[in-house]
Amino acid sequence: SQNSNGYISKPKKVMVIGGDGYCGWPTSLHLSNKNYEVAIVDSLVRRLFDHQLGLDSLTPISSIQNRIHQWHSLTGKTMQLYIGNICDFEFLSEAFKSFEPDAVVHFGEQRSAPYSMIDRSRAVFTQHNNVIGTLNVLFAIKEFCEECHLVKLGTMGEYGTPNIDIEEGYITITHNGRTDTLPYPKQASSFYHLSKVHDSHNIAFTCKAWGLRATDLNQGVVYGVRTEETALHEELCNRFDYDGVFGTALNRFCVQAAVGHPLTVYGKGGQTRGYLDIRDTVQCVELAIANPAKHGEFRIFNQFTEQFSINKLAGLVTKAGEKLGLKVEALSVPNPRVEAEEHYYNAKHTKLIDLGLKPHLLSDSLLDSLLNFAIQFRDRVDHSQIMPNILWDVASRKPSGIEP
Ligand code: NAD
Ligand code: USQ
Repeated sequence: SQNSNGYISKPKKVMVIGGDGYCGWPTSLHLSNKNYEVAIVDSLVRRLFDHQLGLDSLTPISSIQNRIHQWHSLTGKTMQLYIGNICDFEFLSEAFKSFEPDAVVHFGEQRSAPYSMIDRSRAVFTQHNNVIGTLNVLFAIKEFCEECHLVKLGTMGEYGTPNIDIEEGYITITHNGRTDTLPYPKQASSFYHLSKVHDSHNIAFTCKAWGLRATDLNQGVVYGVRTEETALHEELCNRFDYDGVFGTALNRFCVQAAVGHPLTVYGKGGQTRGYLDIRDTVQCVELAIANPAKHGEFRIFNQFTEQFSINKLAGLVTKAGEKLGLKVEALSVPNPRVEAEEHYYNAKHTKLIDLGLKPHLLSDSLLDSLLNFAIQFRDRVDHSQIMPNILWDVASRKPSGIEP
């Protein structure tokens, strides 16, 4: 790329931790396509969870090595690959020293709320993996590349569902006549969501104490599967989770509609969350990297484009399915989670728009193509994995014998 003096500048180097996952893989491709130099860091632990729990992506996915190889064959672009666990600081240090990133995008966590609620061992695994992993990333930046901008995936679930508007990270409060701008209160509702809160605190502290620069992307629920780059070849295909552990609301409903399973509305269905298209995930991350936080700044963006209740989503999928000749029915199943089923929800999300995000809002045509996508792969659906079976209020279950 050319800078303002007309000189050719070196491409920015971006390390994508978790670059084999649902959000990380399309983001890696997108950044590579935009001429960033990309290195993927991943332990492949997510593929292991699938094996352990007997789950599989709706879409067949290639190995990370074949994915990268195919991308190179198609575009001539290379990506570095570091296979290892970021909780292993020696491994992470080597990756940092050899790649020398200008920015790190950190997707590499255990991201399922139900998984974190299976039993004590999974709760501990989730918080250890996520909190220690992020702490190691912070130390690696401090030790090897203090200039490096951390772009960390957080979650809208850090805020919970308070009865007031949700701001982007900070809220100005006047108390007993004095005013201050403070971190927005956090009320997470799973051991997974809590791990993100702990991460945010550690990142905020290191920005203050060490002058690191970081952006926390409090992302809403992601839907969709294809991006411009993953659509280029079947070996670049993204994963698509529909099961009761890793599948998320709208994606699950599309698969359920495609196979004639009733849509699984948990409880009253008034649960409202922020949602975004996977094509906007990759766009948002690119915007955050292109416009880095300042030294010492801990920036927080709410990364979603629209908010919906579960009932609203079920209604939209029912309508879209009927247009395709599917018989779709929504069913209220007992809510496995402890969460508000009817609540106020109004979350701000203007900072990414201000940076230039052009949202892909949920449209009939997207629902259509997502449903058709699910229909294309419906023979791969394991019906026994659809219903949720992890309960929030069972404190201690017998260990299942599967240690992560
Ligand atoms: P995913 O499970 O598909 O991908 C996560 C990747 O990180 C996997 O490839 C996994 O192997 C890797 N990983 C996990 N722990 C690691 C470790 N210790 N060392 C190295 N690699 C490790 O998840 P996703 O849906 O792509 O989510 C990515 C990030 O975005 C997560 O942090 C998640 O919390 C966040 N997020 C996801 C959604 C969503 O709807 N999918 C919404 C909001 C936020
Ligand atoms: N829900 C249903 N039926 C389903 C699945 C979910 O009613 O079949 C409800 C849940 O009870 C919940 C809401 O839909 O109220 C969202 O659940 P989800 O499984 O789609 O998403 P969640 O558990 O919140 O987690 C997902 C990602 C996580 C990310 C989070 C963003 O797995 O990594 O952090 O979305 S957010 O929801 O904004 O916190």
